Amino acid sequence: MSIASSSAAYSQAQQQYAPLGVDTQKAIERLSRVSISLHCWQGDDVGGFESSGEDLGGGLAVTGNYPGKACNPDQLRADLEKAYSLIPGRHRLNLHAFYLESQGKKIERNQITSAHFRGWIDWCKAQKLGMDFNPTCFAHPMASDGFTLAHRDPAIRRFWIDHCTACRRIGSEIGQQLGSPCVTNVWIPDGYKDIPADRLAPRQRLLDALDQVFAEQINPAHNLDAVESKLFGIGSESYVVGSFEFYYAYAITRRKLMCLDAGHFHPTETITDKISSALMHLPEILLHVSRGVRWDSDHVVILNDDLQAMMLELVRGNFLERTHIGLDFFDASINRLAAWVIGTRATLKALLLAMLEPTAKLRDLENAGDYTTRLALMEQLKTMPFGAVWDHYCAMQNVPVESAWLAEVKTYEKNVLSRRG
Ligand code: RNT
Ligand code: ZN
Repeated sequence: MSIASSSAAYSQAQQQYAPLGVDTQKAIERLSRVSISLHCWQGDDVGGFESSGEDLGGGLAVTGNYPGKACNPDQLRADLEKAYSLIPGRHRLNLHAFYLESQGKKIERNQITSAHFRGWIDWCKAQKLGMDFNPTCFAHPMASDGFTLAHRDPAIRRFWIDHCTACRRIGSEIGQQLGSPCVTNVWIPDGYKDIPADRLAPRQRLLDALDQVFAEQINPAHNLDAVESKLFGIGSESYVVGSFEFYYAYAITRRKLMCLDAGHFHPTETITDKISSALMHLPEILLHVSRGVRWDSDHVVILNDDLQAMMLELVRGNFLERTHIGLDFFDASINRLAAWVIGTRATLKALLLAMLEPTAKLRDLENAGDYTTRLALMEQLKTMPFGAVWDHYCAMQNVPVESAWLAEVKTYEKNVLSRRG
C-alpha cells in the first residue's frame, strides 16, 4: 500500500472513530512514546557467545532448525538492526549475560564486568536504544542439576550470588552509559521434576541468596532489579522454588519489580488480572510478553485475545509509565528475524487497539449498570478500521506497513541469512 492510499484509508478511519470520542491522532502519539525491550535471545535460539558447548538446560527448550541463525555478536546486531528497522517507534534491547564479548577468552560468570559488554553498550548508544540485562543462571556446568541460587551446596550458591551481583553492577553501568535505567531481571530455573520432600528449605536458601544479591545499594536511576516467577518448567514439573507467591511477597517487602511472564502460570490463567493488583502494592512491574501453548511457555507473540487484554489493562489503568514491557519467546522453526518483528508489532498493535478504545464511555456504561450496551460496544469496536490507523502509524514512522515488511525480511534472508555457514 502506498503512503497516499494508506492516508486516505486513515482519514476515513479517523472519521469513524471520532463519533465514539476517540482521537486517533492522540492514540498514535501515545503509542509512539512506548518502548518495548526486544530480547536478544530470539536471534540465536538462546545460544549466547560463551561457546562452552553446554546444553541449554534450565527447562528451556528451543525447537526447530531454520537456517541462518546469528553465530556471533556482529551477526546478532545486524539482525537486530534489520528487525528494529521494521518496527515503528524507539525501543530497547534486552541482553542476557552469556552474550558477553570476551575476545575468545574464557571468563567465568562470576567474573564478568561491564568491559565484556562494551560492544553492546556502544552499539545501543549508536542505535539510540535503551538496554536491559539478565543474569544467565542456566546453560552452565554449575547449573547442570537444575539448582542455582537455591542450591544446597553453599559453594554453588556463592557462585550464582556473585554472578547476579556482577550483573547488577553491569546493569548500573549500562544505565549510566545510556542515560536510561537498565532493568536487570533475575530468573532462576531451580526446581524438582518430582515431588519434593521439603518445599521450604530451598525457598529459605533462595530468600537468603537474593538478599545477598541485592545487599549492595544501586541507584535506581541506573539499575532497577526485577524478579521473575514460574509455575513449572520442563524438568521442574512438580516444584519451582521461585513461585509466584514467593516472589510477589519478596518484591513487595524488598521493593523490587515483579516480573510477570505470560507463560509462567496455569495454562488457563492469564496475567491480565494480576496487573492492577500488583500495581496497587508495587511501584513498577516488568512484563515478559510471551505466549504459552500447552507445556511451552515461549511461543512467538501474536495479536490474540490474551495479548489484547494485557495491553488494554496497561492503557486503561494508565500503567504504562510504571510497566516495563519486555518480550520473551524463542522459535527456531521460522525466520528468527520475522519472529521478532511479528511479536513486537503484535504487541504494538495490541497497544494501539487499546488506545483506540473509548474507555471513558465503557466505564460510564458500567457505572450506570448498562452491561448490555457495554458488551455491544466492545463487540462493535472489533470491526472498527484499526488496520488503517496502524498502517498510517507505520508510514509516519518510516517503517513498512503491515503488508510490506515481510518482503524486506525475505530479501535479507536471501542476501544475508542464507549465506551464513
Ligand atoms: C524462563 C524465563 C526467562 C527466560 C529468559 C531466557 O522460563 O521466562 O525469562 O526465558 O531469561
Ligand atoms: Zn520470562
